[in-house]
Amino acid sequence: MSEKKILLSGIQPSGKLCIGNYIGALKNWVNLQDEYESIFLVVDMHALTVKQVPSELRQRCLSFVAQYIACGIDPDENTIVIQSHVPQHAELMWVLNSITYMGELNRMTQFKDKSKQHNKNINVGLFSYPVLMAADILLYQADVVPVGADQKQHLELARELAHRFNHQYSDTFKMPEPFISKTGGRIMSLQDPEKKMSKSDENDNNILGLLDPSDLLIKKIKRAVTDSGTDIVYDQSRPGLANLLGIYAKLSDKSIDKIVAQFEGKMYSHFKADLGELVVETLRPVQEKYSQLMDDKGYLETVLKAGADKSFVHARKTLSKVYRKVGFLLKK
Ligand code: AQP
Repeated sequence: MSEKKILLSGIQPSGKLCIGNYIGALKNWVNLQDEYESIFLVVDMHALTVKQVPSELRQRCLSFVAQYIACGIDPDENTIVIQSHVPQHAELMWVLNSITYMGELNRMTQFKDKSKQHNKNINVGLFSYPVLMAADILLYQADVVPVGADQKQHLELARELAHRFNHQYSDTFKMPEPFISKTGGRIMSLQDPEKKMSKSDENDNNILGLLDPSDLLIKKIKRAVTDSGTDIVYDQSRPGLANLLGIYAKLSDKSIDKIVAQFEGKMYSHFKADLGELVVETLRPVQEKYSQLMDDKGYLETVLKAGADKSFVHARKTLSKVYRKVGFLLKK
């Protein structure tokens, strides 16, 4: 492994990747990839915590890998890996399960939210999700973990488990640091700007999909909920407009003030049309590259094989150490 620090992040292959994931995760990954030795996971085991159609999950995993690359992740310089291809994730999770307290998991906001959302399927996996996430991070001795503010609580648990294990046995895990980007704010739903834009949202009009056709993207932005005002200003009490201004700022790398000045005296319809164009132009090269990649499944499989082989070496090293420390008799 190089001298660079290790960065680890992942997305679960549920729903369809949207502009929220792009701004909050993928765009940052692309910006950080040269600075770190990066591992980007497609966390399919996490996705099982909500009901999936097996054939769709399989297809989505490959599609997410293609979208990572199409967004600018360089698979030659970084590791792209499917979580279930590296069995040590689940194995380390089992060890971490036995040093995690029920009370710690009970406090997790995501568990509370998802239990409400999937109240007919509150499974053990949903409850122990943060332990698997801790295993993902600690397995690779990650230095930095870019997360959205929503995932901060889970990262704190990973740090606590690393500390507990190191204290109970001896120094084993590196302490991971969260990396919360200053520019990667929360993108909100188009029709309900009080709630987060989520790739598994049942209402497709709430999200701008990375693979949505141009005319659909434009239509969704045109119909996005705003308010009865007329002037284009940034005001938190006008969440619909504030969200659209936020998307504009993140995609154009311009400040909100600059954008507000640019649209002074213009109407909402004008701003929405320009934003539509910006989104379409941002996603056009991504979509083109994606189509090429999906036509070459052999290439994607090569990327995944290389990712799994490389990850396996690091994962096995950490897990062997863990097994030795906890007192397992090692196989000769
Ligand atoms: N609306 C958002 N704004 C900014 N960042 C976002 N992320 C997700 N939504 C937004 C970031 O994208 C990554 C997604 O990781 P995940 O799929 O493992 O977690 P998630 O937070 O559950 O994502 P979704 O989109 O809400 O998925 P579903 O609907 O399938 O549960 C994370 O880095 C997250 O911060």
